Amino acid sequence: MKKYEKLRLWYKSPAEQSHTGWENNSLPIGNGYIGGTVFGRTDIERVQFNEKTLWTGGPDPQNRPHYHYGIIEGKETLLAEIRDLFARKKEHEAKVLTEQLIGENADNGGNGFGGFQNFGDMYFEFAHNPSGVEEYVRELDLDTAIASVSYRYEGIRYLREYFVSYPDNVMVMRFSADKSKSITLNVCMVSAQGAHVSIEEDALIIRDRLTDNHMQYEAWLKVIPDGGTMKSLKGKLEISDADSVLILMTAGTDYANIFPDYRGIDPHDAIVERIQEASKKGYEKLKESHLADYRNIFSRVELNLGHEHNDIPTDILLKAYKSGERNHYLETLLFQYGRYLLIASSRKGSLPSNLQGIWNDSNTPPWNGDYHFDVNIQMNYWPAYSTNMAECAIPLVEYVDSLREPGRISAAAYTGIKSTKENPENGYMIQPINNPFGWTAPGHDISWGWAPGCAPWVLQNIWDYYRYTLDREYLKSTIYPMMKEQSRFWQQYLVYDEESGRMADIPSISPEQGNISKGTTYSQELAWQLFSDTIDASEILDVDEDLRSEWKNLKDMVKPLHIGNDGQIKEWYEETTLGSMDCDRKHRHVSHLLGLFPGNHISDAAPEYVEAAKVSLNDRGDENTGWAMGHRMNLWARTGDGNRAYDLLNSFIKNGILDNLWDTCPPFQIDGNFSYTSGVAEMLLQSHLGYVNFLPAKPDDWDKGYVKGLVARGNFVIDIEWSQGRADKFVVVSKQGEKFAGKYKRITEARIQNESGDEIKTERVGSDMISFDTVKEGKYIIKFEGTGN
Ligand code: FUC
Repeated sequence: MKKYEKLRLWYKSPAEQSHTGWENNSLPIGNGYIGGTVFGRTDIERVQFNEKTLWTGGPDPQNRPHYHYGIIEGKETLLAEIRDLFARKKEHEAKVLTEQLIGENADNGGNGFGGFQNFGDMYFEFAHNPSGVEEYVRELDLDTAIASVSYRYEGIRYLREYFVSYPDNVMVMRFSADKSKSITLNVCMVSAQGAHVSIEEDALIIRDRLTDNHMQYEAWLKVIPDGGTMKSLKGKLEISDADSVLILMTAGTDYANIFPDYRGIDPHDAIVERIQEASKKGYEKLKESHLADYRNIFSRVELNLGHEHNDIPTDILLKAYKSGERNHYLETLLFQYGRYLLIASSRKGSLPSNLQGIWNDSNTPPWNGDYHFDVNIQMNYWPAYSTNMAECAIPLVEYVDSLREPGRISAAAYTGIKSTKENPENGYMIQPINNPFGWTAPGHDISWGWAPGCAPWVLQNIWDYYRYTLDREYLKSTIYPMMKEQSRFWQQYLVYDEESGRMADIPSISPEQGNISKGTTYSQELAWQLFSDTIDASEILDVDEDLRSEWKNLKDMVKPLHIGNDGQIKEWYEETTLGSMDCDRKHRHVSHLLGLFPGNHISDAAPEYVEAAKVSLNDRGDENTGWAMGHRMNLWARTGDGNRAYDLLNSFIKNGILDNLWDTCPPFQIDGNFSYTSGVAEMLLQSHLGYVNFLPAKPDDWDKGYVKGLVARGNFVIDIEWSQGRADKFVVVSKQGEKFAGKYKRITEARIQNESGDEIKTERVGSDMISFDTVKEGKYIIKFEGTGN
């Protein structure tokens, strides 16, 4: 097996100059703040770009002085009235009244919801006629996060390189050739907002305000030719006969995630400084710091699924896969691409990765390019910890923390649960749709709009930050307060339902499936998980003993899981057989199975629920939107059925992937990329039940391979090697010196040594499970040699 090979997406033709070309073929680069998509054209190269904070909507003293997070006032007593009707068995009236439990209409960004905007395009007019171009290659190298275009034209070899540096916060582009004085082009920039582009010596500048909310935005493109001449002409910079050209671009806005105005300072000074600093550094140094930064995260994980070296263009590889030719290299590439995309769209200091990550060529993107909290944003972060990129999840933690203030106003307006002077952190609410201006009101259509489980759900991602890193300080200062406040909310929000004998979320809706009812599995399960996790967190920190006993009580009283007459996990408490409720049995959302993944309630500890989850999954079927197949992949991995998980992986690649390997819902939506990466990790390693489960859902097709650098909860970094379908070796690096527990068939017969070759004393804690003490940074090798492998 070859130890290492280049991970790249590559093509023999450019992307078409159209939205379809953008969506299917352009290649994304980014640093969390700035995103770019490279078309790779030879006549007129196009690089479309975004800055993540450029959003319409939100508050604006002139246009929207009464912006109020989507809240419709006067609904404070509605919930109590609905609950009273339910209690008096007036179900019909209760349901009718529930339809009023909605927020302002956000369709097309209305009522200040706004939408993520396209910033603009850069055009580089080379006038290299495509018909004369030879040996054309357009690629995105995942090992360097550099996109490039190379070709031969009239006997000269041209090379163009593009990356976005996180440390310097600039997009860097360099055009060169194998012959001096060969770079001749015009450079122009176009604002997607219709702003004027001015020229100042060697720079093109966009500086304006959005008409919708007066947000100030600015972008600078600076051209630094090496040799040749440069002049400006009709809004363009004309470069002739240069040896090479370096182009730097950076952008910003005066958005700040600060409640309630969401504005900070004029971005001008910071932009000018960044451009100046970057030009002083020069190409080589910029590249050096970019590579050091990027590789530090990306190179932590290696995956090989036993494939041979593969040098076929990515679109051709994908086409073959779609027609039934499985290819483990492509499966690996897609796994690593998910990691690449998260590094490119979510870095500390930036807003989190949105529905399209950071790449958007439209001012009216699908679903406003927003943050969806009824699966999508959670999914974006599923691979962050398990594939060794915990720092990429910091934007999510900080963002959700920032939603507590507006979320309290929404909670008060719709549930009457108010913060007081004595108790300022008394509960916040997050609902399915959200913009970066604190929109936390319910959605405008009840079939999906009311889903208070959104906050507990995303808190699973946030609690996992601690579980993977064991960063106790962060748990104490940031994570636990968020969990505690949400638990306080649910303490006050749940009501006793006599009929079912449960503390229940009433009214309750299974996201996007509808059916106004009482205590759907979705919200009961999320409440269960929230209490369970908050209890654990409070025990770790040794705080809030009094609250803890109340949470324990509630955890026992929410009783989320019920098996229906067909042996399925019920989606609604009222459900009898599959399909007995008004629902789409093939629906993309599988919200009643969250206890299996990402939660840990459905496990081998009660195998009847695992079996019931399989019945539900089989009934839902495999074919679905990209992200939904990705979710199913993770779910099947958790059942331990690697071959079913692999079926989903196949369906996902066949039906959910575009030529540039972006996931499609359709349209392009990035969450599926992330659930794929998470799914592969879940097939190889699981750690949600207090121990490490090695190769828990490895399909037969992955007969040999290795993975390095996956992370398990407890902060263990893990390598696995296997051949002929069975593990040969595990390497465990204990980052925090915790006690280690691991499960694998006949692991009790394995030989365990530390780095110096000393035998490690282990304890047998089950038929296929061992545990042993570790020291901080200690390395442990678990070998199966000579154990009848
Ligand atoms: C949820 C999904 C849709 C889509 C949207 C952005 O509402 O049900 O399929 O992914 O988010």
